Amino acid sequence: PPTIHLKDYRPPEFLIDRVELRFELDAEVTRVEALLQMRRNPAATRGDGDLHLDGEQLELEHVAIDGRPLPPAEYRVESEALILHHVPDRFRLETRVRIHPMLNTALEGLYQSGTLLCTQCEAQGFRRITYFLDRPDVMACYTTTLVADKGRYPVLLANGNPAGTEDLGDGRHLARWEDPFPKPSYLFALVAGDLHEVADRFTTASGRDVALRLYVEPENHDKCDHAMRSLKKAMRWDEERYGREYDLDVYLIVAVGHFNMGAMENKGLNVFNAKYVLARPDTATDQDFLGIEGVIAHEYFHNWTGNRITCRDWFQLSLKEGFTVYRDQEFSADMGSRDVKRIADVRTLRARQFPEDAGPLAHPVRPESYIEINNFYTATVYEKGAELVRMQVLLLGPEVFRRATDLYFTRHDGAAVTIEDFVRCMEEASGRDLTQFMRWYSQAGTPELTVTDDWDAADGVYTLTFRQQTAPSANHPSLGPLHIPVAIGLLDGAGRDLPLRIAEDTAEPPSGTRVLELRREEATYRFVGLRARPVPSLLRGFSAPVRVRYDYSDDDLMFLMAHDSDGFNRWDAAQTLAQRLLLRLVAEPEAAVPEGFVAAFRRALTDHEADPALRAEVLKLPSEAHLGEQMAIVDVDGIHRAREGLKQAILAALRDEFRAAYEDHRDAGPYELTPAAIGRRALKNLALGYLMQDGDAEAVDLCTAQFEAGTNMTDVIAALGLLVDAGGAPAERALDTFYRRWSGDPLVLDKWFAVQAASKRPDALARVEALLGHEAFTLRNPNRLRSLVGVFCNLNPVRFHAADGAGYRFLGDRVLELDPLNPQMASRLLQALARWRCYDPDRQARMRAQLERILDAVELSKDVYEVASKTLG
Ligand code: B3K
Ligand code: ZN
Repeated sequence: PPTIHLKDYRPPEFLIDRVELRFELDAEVTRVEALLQMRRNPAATRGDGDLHLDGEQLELEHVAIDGRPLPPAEYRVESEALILHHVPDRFRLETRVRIHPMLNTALEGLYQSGTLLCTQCEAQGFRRITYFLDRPDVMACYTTTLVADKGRYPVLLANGNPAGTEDLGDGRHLARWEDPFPKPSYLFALVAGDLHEVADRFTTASGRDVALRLYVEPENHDKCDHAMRSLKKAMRWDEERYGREYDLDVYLIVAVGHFNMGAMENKGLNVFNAKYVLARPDTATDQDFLGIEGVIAHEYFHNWTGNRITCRDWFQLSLKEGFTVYRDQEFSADMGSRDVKRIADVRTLRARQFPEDAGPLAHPVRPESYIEINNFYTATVYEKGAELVRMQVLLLGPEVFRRATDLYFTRHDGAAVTIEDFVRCMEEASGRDLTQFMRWYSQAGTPELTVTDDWDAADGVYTLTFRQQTAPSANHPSLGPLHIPVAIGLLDGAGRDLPLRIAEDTAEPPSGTRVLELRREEATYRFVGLRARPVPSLLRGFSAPVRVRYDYSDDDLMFLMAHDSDGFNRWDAAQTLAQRLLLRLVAEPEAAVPEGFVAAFRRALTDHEADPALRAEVLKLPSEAHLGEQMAIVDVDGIHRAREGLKQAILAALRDEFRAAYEDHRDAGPYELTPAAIGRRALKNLALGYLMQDGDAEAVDLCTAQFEAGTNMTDVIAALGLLVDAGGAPAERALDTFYRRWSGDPLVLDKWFAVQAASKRPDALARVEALLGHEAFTLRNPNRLRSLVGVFCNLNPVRFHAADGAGYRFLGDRVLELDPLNPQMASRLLQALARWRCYDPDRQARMRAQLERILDAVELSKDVYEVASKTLG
């Protein structure tokens, strides 16, 4: 398959001003009529005169130009295109095609989910609906007419404002929708089905009245409150923080059961994975609730960052995704606890983006080439992209950043633009030169920041030296030093922030946190006027997506854990301390757990002044995957043993404290979804996790009681997971109870599959394989697939990486089975093998064998081909 390169970008030869679509909807055969007002693009270089339209899996029935049906000599149908010869400079193109939603298992284009019909067009699904210039720099105004059976599809939705309905008298009805805002085809959407409507209203800052509607399958009518509340909060927040108002008369969100990703920001008609809409305290965990708030906001924010202003081409994907993730992160930080949110986001970045950036699929935030664009909806484009925006906010300061985004929104409204266009607005509003900063967008790999220091007691001068380095890899040479904002503080012996006076300062220095701007490979800062050697707090708030190397002593880390004014760094110090100890325990299993470590954990656990949510974060040990990433050769079993052993040792030392923490943080009254209540549940369930570590009978009883009495899913699923890890009769009974109670609720049932897939028990794989045959399992539902197969391969490292290679074979089988059905999902799953080179020779060989076996398959999707071939390298 061909590789597409950024450097080959050319403006489209034709533009489309208006699109009129008419659908005769039917699950088996849908007819799509398209009327396109087209003209030659004056800005384009002239090609061969032919018009090339994208189209895949379409059955062409009719094609006409300006009302004249075309004879076969005037066009050609290829497997992925319709080519029209010698078209005029301005014309009306009509096509009619047939498509088959029911056979669409890839869930791209128009497909069936349960009894609904719905669409997913990003990135290139629209070409599976009709022949089109399916690229984001072709923006047009759409009118959509939907015709369908009234009984089966009483609700008919599309983008824009409603523009009338009609009863056709023959059992069918029709609905018309008009979208006045020009948009790229990837934002097209329609939904048809028997849906329950939840309605609300929102008045925008300027007084416009917007109808808000959530559409769900009827049985879910009572799980919509949280999503609706989140939507209204997001709408208000975007007005207050960015001055952005909503622009249509209606905002629609539909929840569907089959969805490849989280959700989709189609103009005026978001289609959501039901997982990010439906929630009731008894069915959804606190994390689910937070996920819904974040994703609802994310898709809403796209209305400006993505829809009104879109991407010129798919290489610019992070223009909309990085910025929108940054926006949703800040929204969630404002709604909940800022430190907890930052910790969660950095955890994700380190767990998903750092490994990606260090492996064979590494790519810059703006990739230079791809085979299949769907493979580039990555942690790098999203999460690292968000960090690049965050760094620019730090460099500019919030007020200037707001002026810069105002400029961006005014200047580029209605256009398809590039990352340069965005950064230029940052430059113009601030008067700063961000040329060097732009390297971040093209440089793959995680930079390493090595920090050394020196204390001159005689002069009271503390010197910090930073050296940056980004390891070059085969496809990604080093572009030279990056412009890195490093937020730091210096602590005195009592843990207070010291003034950060640099010798050359002319103005009064900041006393809390100071942002240093590194631009060279090496930079030295001399802090003057100090009385004693300070303890440095480096990269506060994780001010740049880098790895810091500084030789802290254990005492320094414990000191920072207890005193740093930066909440993020207090947590990070604890993580570093635990990571260091765990890696030592991997190398020397008999090494003792230092008393100081236990004491630091005791302090964190019993510090009643501190926020329980943060205490829970501090006490959570780094994951096995994270520890593996710190080793040249991942010691799968050693890491598991060390981590379990350390939990055991901590429990032995702090059993009473954990018991007390458990009792003290039970919900006193009814369930609440406040940050405080969420934090209490987190600490309580963390304590329960430690108490269950040695399978102590009393703990099992406590856990069973929580499982049985629990009225909220957070407590119930936490208990179930721990029981399953402990195994035996209590686990089987609980699994059985849970299944009987929830087998009718797909999202809850997903959790039942997931706890078993994540189990620490040695027989986890056997269980997972048996569950493949369970009546409720299907590869065709992405949520179900992720909860069983995805969880096992990505979140159960010790069982997935079993030395006999059974886990790898299991993965290879699933990828080959899935690829013909849903290439996007198959390719995602395969990425569990991306880090194969970091394992011992034996495991390497076994992983490699699966990659080769997959590459040998006769018919492979572009998605899987790209991942498999790049992974093998
Ligand atoms: N823009 C969509 C992602 C589409 C993925 C296509 N394979 C969701 C989001 O980021 O908001
Ligand atoms: Zn997005």
